[in-house]
Amino acid sequence: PKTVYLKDYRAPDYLIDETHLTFELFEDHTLVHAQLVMRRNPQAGSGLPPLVLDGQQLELLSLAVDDVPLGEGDYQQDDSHLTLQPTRSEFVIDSSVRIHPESNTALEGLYKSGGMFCTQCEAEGFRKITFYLDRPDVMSKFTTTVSAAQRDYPVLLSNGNPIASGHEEDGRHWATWQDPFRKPAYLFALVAGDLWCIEDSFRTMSGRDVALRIYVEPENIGKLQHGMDSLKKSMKWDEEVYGREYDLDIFMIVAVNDFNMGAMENKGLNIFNSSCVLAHPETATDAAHQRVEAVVAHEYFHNWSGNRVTCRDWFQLSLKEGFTVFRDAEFSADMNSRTVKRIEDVAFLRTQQFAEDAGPMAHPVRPDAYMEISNFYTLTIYEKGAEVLRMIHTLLGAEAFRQGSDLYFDRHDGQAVTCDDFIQAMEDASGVDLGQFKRWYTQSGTPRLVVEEAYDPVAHTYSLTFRQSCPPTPGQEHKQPFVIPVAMGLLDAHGHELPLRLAGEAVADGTSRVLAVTEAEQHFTFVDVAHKPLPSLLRGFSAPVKLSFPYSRDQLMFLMQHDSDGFNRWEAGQQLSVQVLQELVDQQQRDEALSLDPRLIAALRSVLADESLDAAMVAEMLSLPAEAYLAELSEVADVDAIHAAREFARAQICAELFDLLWARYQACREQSRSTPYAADAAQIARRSLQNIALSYLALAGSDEVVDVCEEQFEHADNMTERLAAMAVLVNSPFESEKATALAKFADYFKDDALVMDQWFSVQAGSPLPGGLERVEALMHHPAFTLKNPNKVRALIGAFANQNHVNFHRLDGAGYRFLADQVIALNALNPQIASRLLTPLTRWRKFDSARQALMRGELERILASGELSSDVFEVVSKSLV
Ligand code: DPP
Ligand code: ZN
Repeated sequence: PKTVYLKDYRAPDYLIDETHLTFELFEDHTLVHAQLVMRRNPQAGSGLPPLVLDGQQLELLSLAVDDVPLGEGDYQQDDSHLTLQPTRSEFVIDSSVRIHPESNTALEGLYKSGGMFCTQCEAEGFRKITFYLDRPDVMSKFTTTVSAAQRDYPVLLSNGNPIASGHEEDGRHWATWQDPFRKPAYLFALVAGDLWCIEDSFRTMSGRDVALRIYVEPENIGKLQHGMDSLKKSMKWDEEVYGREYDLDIFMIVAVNDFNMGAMENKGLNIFNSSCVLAHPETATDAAHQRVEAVVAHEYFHNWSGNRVTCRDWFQLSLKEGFTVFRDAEFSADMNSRTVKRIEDVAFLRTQQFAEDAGPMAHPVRPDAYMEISNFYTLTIYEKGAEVLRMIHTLLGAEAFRQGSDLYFDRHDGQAVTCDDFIQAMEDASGVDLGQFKRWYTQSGTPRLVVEEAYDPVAHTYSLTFRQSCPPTPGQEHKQPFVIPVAMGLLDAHGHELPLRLAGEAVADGTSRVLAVTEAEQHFTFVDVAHKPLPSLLRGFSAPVKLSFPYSRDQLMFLMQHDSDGFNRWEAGQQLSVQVLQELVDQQQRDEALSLDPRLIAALRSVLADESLDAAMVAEMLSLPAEAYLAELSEVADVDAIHAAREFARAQICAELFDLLWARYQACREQSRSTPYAADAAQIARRSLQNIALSYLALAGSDEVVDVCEEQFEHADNMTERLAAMAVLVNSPFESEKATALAKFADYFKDDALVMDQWFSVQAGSPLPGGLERVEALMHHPAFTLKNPNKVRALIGAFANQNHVNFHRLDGAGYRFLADQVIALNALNPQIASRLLTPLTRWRKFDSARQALMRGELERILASGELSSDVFEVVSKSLV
């Protein structure tokens, strides 16, 4: 495969003003007729260069320019392009091709999911549908006619508004849709199937009524209300917070079972992985409900940040994704607990994105090069990209940020633009120079920020020294200093916040403020500080950096209790846990008896005993850092020692705090029994506390705990409690209770694909010995198939990403298993194959024996035959 470089970007030679598509859908093939109204791009030079259309796996049936049929000598065709020589600056191309959605297992382009036809065109799937200029800076007005057998495909959908429909004699029917907004081909969508929908409406801020519809296969019609509620909340929020109004008369979502991503923001016709839109209390957990709310919002928000203003080229992907993730995160924070949302996002970022930024696929938020763009739908583009937007918001303030976003949407409506254009709008609206800040877009790697303090008891000054650095990443040996916004405060000995006045300032400026660290080394001196304070740094995780400050454990306990910033209270607890767990890892590695610092128990005891604390915060504070996070923090990750240390700490917590955990568990469960389920913040908080308490209690191994576990499993009225109880049993030594629960669950839910995904995941993630054998056996379960991405993620993905002790078995069998699956999937679905590879790319984190085994499997994949560009890029870069 070829590498594509940002520096080679050139405007398109030709433009497509109108795109008229006709699809004739049949069971064994589909015909696509495309009429493209084209002209020379006046911005791209003079003369008439050859026209090079993208097209892959298309059987060309006919081709004409301005109604004149072309013969074989009039064009050239290879496996990805069709080239012809225009003779006029304005012309119309007509093409007919045959494609095979019925055998498309890559789930890119037009394909079948179960009995329905659907599309996924981002990033470069449209070229598998028809010959086209498949690039985001070619924007066109689309009219789409779909024809199919009426009995099997009564519903025919595409982007925009329905303008005509009719019946043919042979049992077929057709519908025509017109999208009045110009859009790139990646936002095209088509759906045909036997679908039911629920319908609602939304009155926009200017008083227009928009019809809202969510389509599903009939058996899922009862799982749509939460998605619909989420959609209406999103529409309202985007009006209130960003002033963005919806622009078509109809907005549709379709749920499909086989989908590579979470969802896709096609104009007016979002297509969703059913896991991201279906939700019902009996089948979906609280986490799933929250995910639905977030993804519905995310895709809806793309209507402005992505569709009305789109990307010039795929290097700018974070322009729409980072911005839209930031928007959906703020939406979720407004709908639920802001602090808890931030905690979850930061824990995810630090575990997963930081690992990516430290690995062979590390790339800037705006990459310079790629082989396969599908590989760049990454945590860096999405999550780090969102952090970059959050930092801009922090540096400019909410008001100037909003003015910047208004200017951006206004200035670029209908255009395909760059990250630089976005920054320019922010600068123009705020007057803030973001020149140096832009390094966040061009430099990869996670910056380190080392902080030191100095107190002068005579002068009453307190100084903080910040030293920033960033480790080398592929292609980037040396980094320039970043602009790092550090939100901070100072606490006195009673835990009160001090007024913050920097040397040279006339008056103090509040008790929490943002220091902009812009140099490799920089000092800030606060004056009027009567006693040595304790700093609270990087409040709300104000920058995606690894900050270190030499806190003692006692100081961390103090911050846990007193910091006014909820995020930093949690963070102090995490740092305390990390210190304590790292000490246990050391003991384990030295073969010493493990001994847990009692301060951790004391800290958790006071958290548990404090009934005034938000239950969600208690649950978060009780959650020890994940094994993956501890691995990420290690120089060389010792998976067995990490697991042993963490399990030891959990057992100690259970032993020392059993009575408190029991009391809180019982109180929560009692409330669950007496209140009908709602996916609201208070109930979600209660259930998370209840479930984490149960997971600790189970470590006692006593009969009374097995009983409550079974009671919760049997009698819960919702999946959050039922699944948690089953997971506790699965991870316990109670073999017969475990077997009974798994069998009952599978029997009851066998026809619900999304519930069975959870059943697979719980087992795949269990760290008990024999994990690989269990997963291999589950691969033969009738509900499992490699052809469904959700199943692959639920079983193989969960095993390789969440089950460290089993996946990293010393004999390499876990690695071999994963490589076998990647090789099989490479032929079926390259995007999923490449995604699945991620754990093997992290080989540098492990001891030399494991490194050799992991590399060996990467090499075996490389030698396994013809590789997709997706898999080839990741494997070859990982082996460098
Ligand atoms: N569907 C993906 C997302 O919304 C890609 N645009 O992020
Ligand atoms: Zn997105």
